[in-house]
Amino acid sequence: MTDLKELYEAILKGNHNAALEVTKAALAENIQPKVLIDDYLIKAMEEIGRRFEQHKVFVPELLMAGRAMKMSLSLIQPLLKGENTSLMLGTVVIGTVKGDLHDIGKNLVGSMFEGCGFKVVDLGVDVDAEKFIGAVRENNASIVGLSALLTTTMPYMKSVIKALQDAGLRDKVKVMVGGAPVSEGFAREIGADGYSDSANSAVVKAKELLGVA
Ligand code: B1M
Repeated sequence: MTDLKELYEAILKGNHNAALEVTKAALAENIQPKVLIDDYLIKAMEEIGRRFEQHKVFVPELLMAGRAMKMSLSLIQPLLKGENTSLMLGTVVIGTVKGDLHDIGKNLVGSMFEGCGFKVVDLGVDVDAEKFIGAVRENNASIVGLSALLTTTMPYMKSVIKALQDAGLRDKVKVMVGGAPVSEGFAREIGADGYSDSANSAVVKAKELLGVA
């Protein structure tokens, strides 16, 4: 029986080999992906973030923890993908906004969308408004998802919404925002259609916005 605390510790220590091993063992024991993600991976990232804030660890440790989390997720993500491709709820264009390189949460949200029957066009990190607009047009997207992890990059979400308006696309696409510093109030203030604080609730919110819930 795998001790899942080891997964938490492996992420925290940035030990990607251990993270891979424990994840593999846990999946072989049919432990639910959601349990691994919500109770161990995200908790470990929250703790490393806390330690960073308290100056107990520094950027290299954040990087190592991020890499270990990504390795573990690479084994879990295929299990989140939907098998029923005929279930096509819409296209989601997603990206982390300009100036921001954090992509773990955004990737998780993208995987969850895919797993629940959406086509996902992932633009990556440091994405500017022009790129979002091009992808929305090209893919006839029903949702554009903006992620930001820094208080300094959150305001750029408003710039993307303004650019969508200027491009005449604002009525054609729902805008969803998320990321640790983003709140419901901020989402309302910048004119987004939806906010969520997790990958699961992002999908619920998207379905609600499209009336396919
Ligand atoms: Co950075 N970092 N980081 N970092 N980093 C934070 C965000 C920070 C809070 C740490 C801290 O001080 N406690 C802090 C921001 C402070 C602030 O702005 N107020 C910070 C800082 C300061 C920085 C640098 C400036 C550090 C430096 O260089 N001095 C730098 C900035 C680089 C840049 O972006 N330009 C930096 C760099 C990095 C690394 C590269 C080392 C690494 C990122 C690796 C990567 O992503 N590939 C990193 C990491 C790992 C973190 C922490 C520790 C973890 C982030 C994470 O992956 N969380 C983070 C501390 C923390 O958040 N506790 C921190 C796990 C992830 C699953 O959660 O991303 O919140 P999250 O996503 C959730 C929800 O928010 C939501 O669903 C997800 C799944 O549940 N969600 C959405 C996310 N996007 C959504 C979109 C939606 C809906 C929901 O709709 C579209």
